Amino acid sequence: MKERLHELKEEVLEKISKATDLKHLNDVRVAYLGKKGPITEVLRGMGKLSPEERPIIGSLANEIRAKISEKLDAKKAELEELAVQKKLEEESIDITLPGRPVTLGCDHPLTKTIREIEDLFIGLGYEVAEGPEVETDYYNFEALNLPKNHPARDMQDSFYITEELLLRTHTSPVQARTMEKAKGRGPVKVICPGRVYRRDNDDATHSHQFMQIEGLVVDENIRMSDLKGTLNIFAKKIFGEDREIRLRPSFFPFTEPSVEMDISCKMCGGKGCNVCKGTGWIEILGAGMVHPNVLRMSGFDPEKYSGFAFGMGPERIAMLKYGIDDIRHFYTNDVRFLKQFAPVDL
Ligand code: FA5
Repeated sequence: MKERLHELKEEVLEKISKATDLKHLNDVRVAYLGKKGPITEVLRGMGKLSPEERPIIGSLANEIRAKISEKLDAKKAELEELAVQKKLEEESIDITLPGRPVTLGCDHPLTKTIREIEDLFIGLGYEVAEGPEVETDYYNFEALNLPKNHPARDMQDSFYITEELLLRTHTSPVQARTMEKAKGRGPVKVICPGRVYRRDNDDATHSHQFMQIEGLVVDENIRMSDLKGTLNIFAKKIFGEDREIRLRPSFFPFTEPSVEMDISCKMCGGKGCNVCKGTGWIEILGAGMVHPNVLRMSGFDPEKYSGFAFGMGPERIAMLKYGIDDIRHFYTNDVRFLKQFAPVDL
């Protein structure tokens, strides 16, 4: 029995030393130390031994088991280490490869234009005010002197959510909200940038969703000449001294008198093209003196206070500034278009 145990020991140690992977090694463990393995088999026959021999064989068997376990553990550690080494070699990083270039982002031309306009008006003492894009019918229309069924509501075809809620069609509701907050006391001097929505068909100069920047000044003795002077400063600063502007009489229910301001078309130099629809001019804003009804509804006494307001479309301003021939470029996120506004070549 002793010889058999020694033979088995030699056999297992040989197999352990030859094992090339962890699976193979585990197979050896199960085959020799498992319940059905040859060592257990030998020990089962111990009942036939004399009482003197039994403890000797028992202790030899335990010694051999312990030796085999020790060797198995050592081999396992060695194979695990080898597996890690192999993985590291396979996954090694070639630090001599050239890196991937990092692409720098840049401000969207519309963001740039809006910031520039905001900075200009902040410099003139205006504050920035904001209002909700989902607006009530009251602020979008009624507080601006457009009662229900007023025909001028059709001027801005709207996206209604419920009968009383809609996506605002302009930033003018922020006028009413700001005046209400001022509780009938001037001065009020704000600009209100934000997104607006209309059921307009998209074309080179129209989008169903676009930006507007509203301006509102209310104080004692505000006159039409203050509005003209302000628009003139704005136009010259944003477009340059050489660009021509013109004011045309117009109609808005919330201003009286009302005007629209056009800028000479940069694309064609005033000759007429698809951007200016052949007229040589592009309309960029509507403006006027705040209607006494609007002042009254928002808590201001029209006998004491007067004001002017304007609302411009920064997309059209950016188009004129940068010579962009289609408003849809702002919203299609074509990187080739956007890259042209990067401060450095990307
Ligand atoms: C208004 O929205 C008035 N609330 C502006 C206003 C404010 C007048 C305060 C008086 C006092 P209008 O609908 O004209 O007006 O739009 C103003 C500007 O928004 C236009 O001059 C134009 O630059 C821009 N705009 C209008 N519709 C579109 C559109 N579909 N896509 C892009 N820009 C547009």
